[in-house]
Amino acid sequence: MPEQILMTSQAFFHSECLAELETRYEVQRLWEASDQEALISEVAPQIRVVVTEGWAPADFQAKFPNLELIASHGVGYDGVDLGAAQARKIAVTNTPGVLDDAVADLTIGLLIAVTRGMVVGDQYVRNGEWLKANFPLMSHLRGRQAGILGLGRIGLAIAQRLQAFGIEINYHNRRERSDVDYRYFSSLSMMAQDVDFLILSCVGGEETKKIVNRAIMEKIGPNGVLINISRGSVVDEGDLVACLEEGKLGGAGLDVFTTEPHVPEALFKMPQVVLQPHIGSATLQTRIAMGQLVVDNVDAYYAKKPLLTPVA
Ligand code: 8YV
Repeated sequence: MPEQILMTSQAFFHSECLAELETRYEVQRLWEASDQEALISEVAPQIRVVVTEGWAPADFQAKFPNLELIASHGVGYDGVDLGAAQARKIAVTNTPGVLDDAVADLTIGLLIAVTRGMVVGDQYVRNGEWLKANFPLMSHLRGRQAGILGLGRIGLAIAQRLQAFGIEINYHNRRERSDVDYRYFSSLSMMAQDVDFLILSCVGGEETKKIVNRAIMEKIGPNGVLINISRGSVVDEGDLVACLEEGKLGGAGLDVFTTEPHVPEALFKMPQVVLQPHIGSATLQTRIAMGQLVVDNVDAYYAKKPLLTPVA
């Protein structure tokens, strides 16, 4: 009898990876169950591994008395209650490393799209406005200052790309890194004061909740741009809308939102804002690599080998 795994959802997990998982394990597909609680009650005692997409709150974990591994798809694990997992010695894995390039590429795309007005420019051509007048001048990247909030793997991939554009790199982290010579700020607020572009690539969760608020956005200022590819929770979305409306913040490129897929409608009409439907890691190659890492972690667990990417 194959081992039973419970999988919570398949919004992002590539079907090839699910197929591979199903060659070795019996996957209980929670998202397809007409009565999810009934399925959980039926299989819970047999479940030692849960595969999720960044989601496993404490009350969910508590339903599985023999749970030993939460293999999460995605680098962010703010939706997994780590404290609850630790208390029961349940291991948690995520999928770091394999999505850095895709997310960093999108970050640069957002920055250029906002600073050069590319989405508006596209409409300008399609609507025939170019026949009447040239597009207004937009702003330059070279020589400008970027502040990266969270210089982890993704932040570093973003920094490398920004350097190619001649942008100066500043960063704010919990700790200063010894392996880079970018300018370090121990205070987010002081960094915001000094930069043209504030780029959010930090973790989500309680410790960063709404830390980018009106005070920070006003420091980035009317000519500044906020780019968020981390989690919507990091930004006070009400303050963001207000600052953009009032012209206190120049523009924004956003891939993540507080209550996805719901996005504040006030943003829809703003030409200085570029919106994306949380697609940072959404390339075929990246999603297959992420899914494969989940599969490899599950295999390692059953083979009693060290997990590949345990969350510290
Ligand atoms: C995915 C992400 O959209 O990795 C993350 O933390 O936000 C994205 O790559 C999703 O979480 C994949 O499960």
